[in-house]
Amino acid sequence: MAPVPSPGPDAIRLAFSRAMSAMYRSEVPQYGTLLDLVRDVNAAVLDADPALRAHLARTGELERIGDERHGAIRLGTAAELSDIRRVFAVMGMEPVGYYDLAAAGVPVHSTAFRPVGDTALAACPFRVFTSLIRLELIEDPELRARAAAILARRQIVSPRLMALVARHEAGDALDSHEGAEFVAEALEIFRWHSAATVDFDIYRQLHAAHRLIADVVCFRGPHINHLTPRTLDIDRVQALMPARGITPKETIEGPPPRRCPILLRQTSFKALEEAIAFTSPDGAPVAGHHTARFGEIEQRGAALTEAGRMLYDRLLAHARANAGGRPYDQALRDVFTAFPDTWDGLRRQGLAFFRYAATPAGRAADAADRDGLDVDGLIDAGFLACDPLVYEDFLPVSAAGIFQSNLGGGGPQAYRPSDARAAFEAALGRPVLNELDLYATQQAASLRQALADLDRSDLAA
Ligand code: OOG
Ligand code: NI
Repeated sequence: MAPVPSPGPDAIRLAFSRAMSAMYRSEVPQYGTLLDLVRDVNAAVLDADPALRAHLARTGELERIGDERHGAIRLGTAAELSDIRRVFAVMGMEPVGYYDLAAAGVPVHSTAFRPVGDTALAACPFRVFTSLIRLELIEDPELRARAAAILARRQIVSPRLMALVARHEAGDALDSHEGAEFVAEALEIFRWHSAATVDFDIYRQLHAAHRLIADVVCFRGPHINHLTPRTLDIDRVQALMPARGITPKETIEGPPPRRCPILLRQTSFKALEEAIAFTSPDGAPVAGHHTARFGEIEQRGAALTEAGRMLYDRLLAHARANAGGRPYDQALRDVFTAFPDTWDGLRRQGLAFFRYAATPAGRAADAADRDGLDVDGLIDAGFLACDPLVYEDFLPVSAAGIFQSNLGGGGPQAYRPSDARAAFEAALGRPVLNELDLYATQQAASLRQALADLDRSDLAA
């Protein structure tokens, strides 16, 4: 029999992302409604704005946007985090960034598994925000030990899946049958289970410690808790949600609306209350419920440099502290007038990352016309073009806001700040990648190539 060709990590990731979307659509019908709304709004935005369409076509985003989404899961143990890291690696997804949410009152720390590099991102930018619960933040030692014992008993990955992972790690590419099998087996990890693995009393105690702890400990595995499509106009989708029977949270997280979008804006609808089958301590069935799964949308803008990110964080903190009696979104808009809102301003001030390319005019120009110009001069002359790099990551403050909006009343519990990053990376089994380094490398590589194309490699740093 002829060998079956290997689909490769990008194709496996795309198939997996689509399978997850189909599964979540059947599990949570409101997600399907949201997908339809986002698709309609994106189509209308592109029809009305040919310049935006041309921009997205040039950057490769037009192709990927209809399939673009991120999901989120919450894990219980170090071993689970390590297994999940190995599973995602088969799909070309690497851990990028470290997010410590304990300071915001959420007992987890997280990373984002995502593809890295232009080709992989263009093929399918599927990301999974992955949190590890921090049981050490449970005050009661007895309850903490019980939660750990419950988690120690569960196995979230099948032996067959890990056999396929091991083959990949040994350097054997999965063939297309194995790729399909891998997708089906991996999907099972994230399925919803309407029966809990613990009795109702334990659920109640863990829920009282923190709802997220109950969500992680009391079920068979890390059900996907939301899947987020990317929209080109989040304000419009937010405004249209009620007409489709969806109630969004009140404010959009992240920066205010801008001509030049930066980072990430997100909004969500509240988690659903879902029926769960529990048992009583003596084994009798108990009907309960649990809220975990919700819907979210996001609009992505330019990746910011460290300086840009510092300015963003400062302005956001300022808006939060100074909203006074005013509506928050108005305070946010006022404060953000201090953040340049032209691509040229963002680039010249070193606030955002860009991808550079030599233009046809630049390639055709006489060497004499190109010589003597610096990078800004080449841009002004129309010899060098640049487009902002998309922010491919997450925002801890937004993430905390999304978490909070689903935690119900009671307000945030504050946790002691501590440096848990080393423990997280030890559990993961490798260090996380630094997202700023990734953007800087992409920018530098594009500039180096563009300058070489213009015979101006002398300008490359
Ligand atoms: C993850 C929340 C964070 C985002 O988009 O920032 C997140 C969770 O609730 O598990 O998904
Ligand atoms: Ni999310």
